[in-house]
Amino acid sequence: MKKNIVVESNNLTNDVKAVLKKYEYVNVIQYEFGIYKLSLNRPEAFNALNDELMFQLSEVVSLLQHNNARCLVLTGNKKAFAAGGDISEMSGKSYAQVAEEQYVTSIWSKLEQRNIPIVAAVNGLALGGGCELAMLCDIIVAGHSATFGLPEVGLGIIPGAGGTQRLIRAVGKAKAMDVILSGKTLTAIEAERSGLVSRIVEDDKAVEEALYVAHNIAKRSKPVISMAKKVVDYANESSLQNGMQYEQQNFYATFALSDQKEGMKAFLEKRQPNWQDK
Ligand code: CO8
Repeated sequence: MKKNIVVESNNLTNDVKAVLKKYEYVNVIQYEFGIYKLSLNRPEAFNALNDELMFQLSEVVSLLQHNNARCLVLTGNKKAFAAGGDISEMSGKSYAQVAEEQYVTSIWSKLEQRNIPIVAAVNGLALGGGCELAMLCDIIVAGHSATFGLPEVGLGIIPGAGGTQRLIRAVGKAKAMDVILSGKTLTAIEAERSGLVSRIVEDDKAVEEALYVAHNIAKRSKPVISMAKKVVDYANESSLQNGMQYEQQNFYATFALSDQKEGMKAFLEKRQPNWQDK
């Protein structure tokens, strides 16, 4: 089956474009249907996530979210999605400093609180904070050569951007313990088999596939996608009973949307829905 290819687009205001241009560590390309590709751009350091890069990423996500983005694709380069937090920046920090500045949490929580989905397109290394950043995304598409790992204990720290919590939820205790305690890395194939990665493709097709996934998300009703994402995310934080209740509330709430009427009417009339995003 031929896949729809999304093409680049250019209808951001000059003000937004000017802001985006300031961010040297995150390159943004706009596509049709409210899709944006964000490429981490610190190749000389394997896209190590220093404070400035993470700040810029969180600002870009927030700016695009407020400018009608419907889905984002986050990627790195051929060699690395990201090789972790910036070790030279972290090495001198004291306990008092990391606690005082709420290191990681102050910036990452803004990314976590977004309501639009992010599809990660991972090639090469996704280590430490890089693996955690991929896991903070909603869906991971990996190139065949992608490698996932959490090598933090080898540096005398533990994962601190969700690694201990998200990996176990994705792959289960045995594999998560192996990765975190022994430093085992997961190939793309292992990561896909164990549930961390959703799709594997040839390396040079990862971004294209992620854009294709993003298109399939972006063409749906925005509030419905946002509710579905919120409820699936909640499953990680709740008992089954609370999660079922939350799902039920949100399921009922979809019946208050005109998009519910439109989606079902379109099905019955054998045509594509014309979403109003309300
Ligand atoms: N931090 C800082 N610099 C890095 C990092 C990093 N994580 N990874 C690579 N670099 C730099 C190197 O210092 C080197 O810089 P320079 O040229 O100035 O010496 C350059 O990138 C190239 O690296 P190498 O010379 O080492 O190249 P190799 O091809 O030999 O190896 C590797 C590449 C495998 C990526 C290797 O550099 C490596 O093992 N990097 C560290 C991987 C790692 O341990 N990651 C975990 C870091 S800890 C972490 O992520 C905690 C997360 C905390 C929360 C997140 C906060 C944002």
